[in-house]
Amino acid sequence: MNISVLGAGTWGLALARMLALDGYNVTVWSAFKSEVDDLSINRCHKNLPGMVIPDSIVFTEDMAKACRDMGVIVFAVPSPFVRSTAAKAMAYIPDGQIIVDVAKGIEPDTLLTMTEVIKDELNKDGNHQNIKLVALSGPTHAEEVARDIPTAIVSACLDMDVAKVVQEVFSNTCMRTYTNTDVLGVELCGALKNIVALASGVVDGMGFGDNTRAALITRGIGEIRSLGMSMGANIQTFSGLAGIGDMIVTATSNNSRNFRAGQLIGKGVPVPEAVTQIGMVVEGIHALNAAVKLAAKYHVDMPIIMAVDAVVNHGADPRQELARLMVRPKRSEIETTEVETRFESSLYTNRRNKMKRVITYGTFDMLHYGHINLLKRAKAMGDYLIVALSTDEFNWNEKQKKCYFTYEQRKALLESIRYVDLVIPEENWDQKRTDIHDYNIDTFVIGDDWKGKFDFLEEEGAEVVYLSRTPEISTTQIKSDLKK
Ligand code: C2G
Repeated sequence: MNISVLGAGTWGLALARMLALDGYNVTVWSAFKSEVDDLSINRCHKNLPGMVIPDSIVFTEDMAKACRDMGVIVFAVPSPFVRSTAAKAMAYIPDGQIIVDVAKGIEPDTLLTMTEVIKDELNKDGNHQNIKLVALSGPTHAEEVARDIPTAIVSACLDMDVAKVVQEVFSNTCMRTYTNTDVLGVELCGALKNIVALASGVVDGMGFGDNTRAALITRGIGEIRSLGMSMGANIQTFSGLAGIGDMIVTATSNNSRNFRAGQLIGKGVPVPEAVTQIGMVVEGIHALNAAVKLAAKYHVDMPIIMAVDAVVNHGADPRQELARLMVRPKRSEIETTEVETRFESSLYTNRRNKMKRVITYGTFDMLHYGHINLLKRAKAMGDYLIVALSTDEFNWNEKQKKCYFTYEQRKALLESIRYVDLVIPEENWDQKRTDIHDYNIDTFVIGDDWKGKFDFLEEEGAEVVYLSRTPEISTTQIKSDLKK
C-alpha cells in the first residue's frame, strides 16, 4: 500500500520510518524544498539523533505527487498548519480517501479539532463528502518510536471498519494499535493534555515533586473528562491510551516539549523566551486559548487549565496560581457524578436482578391523566415499559373508534412521557401472544375495564395485572363535555 505523510517533522518522520520498515511505499511531503533536499540527501533529522531515514522513503514538495494513489494520507504537520495543508491538498485528494490525522490541537477561532478542520477545509469544494477521517493518538514520543521502543496508540474513527484498516496499517512488533470510535474524545485528550503537561513542567521547574505532578495529572485528566463528557465524548476514552496514557507520557517526560517549556517557565523564564529556547512548536500554548473558550462555552470548571492560562497569557506568578489551586473550596471526587453514580448502580442492581419489562395496550386518544395514572403504575411494576398503541386502522376496524389524534401524533405524545420507554403499533387483537416473546415481557398490564379478558397471556409466561381505571375521566367524557 502507498502511504503519504504530510509534514516532515519528528513525528511524521518517525511514523514514515516505521511504515517504510513495515514494507509500505512511503512518500513524505514537506512545504519546504530546502527541507526536502536536506532530508533526501542526509537521511536524518536534527531532532531525531541516531534515527536513519530508510532509503525507500521518497521526499517531495509536490502535493499532487504526495496525494495521488495513496491508501492512506497522514496529516503530520503542526496543528496551526493543518488547515492550510488541507487547502493545498484539496485538489489532489480523491473523495473517499482515508485520512489519518496525528496533529494534536484545537483551532483557536473555530474550536474545531484537527479532523474537523480537515473535513471543514476539504468540504469547501463540495467534492469530499465521503472522506474517512481517523484520529491516531496516544502515548507516543516520536523519539522513542524512532528507536522501535514498544508503543501503543489509538486509531479512532466513527466508522469502526475504517478504524480497523488504520489499526492494521499501524500495527507491528513495535506499535500496538487499538481502535475507538470516539474521535472527539481522542482528539480532545490529545490537544488538552499538552496544557496539563505544561503545568506539570511548571511545578517541576518550581522544584515541586512527584506528588504535585501526580495530583496535576489526575485532576487534569478529570477536567478534560468533564469537558469531553459535556461535549458528547465517551467516558471510557479518558481512561484509555489517548487519555490518561498520553497524559502520563507527556506530563512526566523530558521528551515532551510541553513539559520542558513548562520547566523553563517554572524557573522564571518569560514565556516567549521559553518557547524560543525549546525551538519547536509548543502545542500546549496553542491549545490554551481554545481550552479556555470551550470551558466557557460548555460551562465546565477547569481550574488547572485556567491557572495555566493565567501564567502563560496573563503574566500571573506560577507560585501564586499553585497556592490558589491548593486552597480552592473543598471538593469530593464523586459529588458531581453522585446522581450518575446512583443511576449506574441502580442499573447494575436491576441488571443483576434482570430488568423487568412491562407491556400495555391502548388507544390513548386525547391523552389525559387517567392514561398517565395507568402508565405510571405500569412502569412502577418493572424497569422498562412498552406501550402497544392501537393504529388508526385497528381502532376503526376493531374498536369502531375514530381518534381525534392520528397514530403518529398519539405516538409522539406517549414517547414524551418519562414512564414510557418504547411505543410499538397494536395492529390486531392477537399480537399479544407473540409480543410477550418478541419483547421478553415479564408483566402484561391493562385497566380493569378489561378484567379477565387477557388471563390467557399467563400461558405465555407473563404475569397479567389489571389496574383500576381512573373513574371520572375518559376520552368520551372529554368529548361530550366539550360539546356542551
Ligand atoms: N384508562 C384508565 N383510566 C381511564 C381511561 C383509560 O386507566 N379513565 C386505561 C385503560 O384501562 C387502558 C389505557 O388507559 O388500560 C388506555 O385506554 P384506551 O385508550 O381507552 O384503551 P382501550 O381502547 O381500552 O384499548 O388490546 C387492548 C386495547 O387496545 C385497549
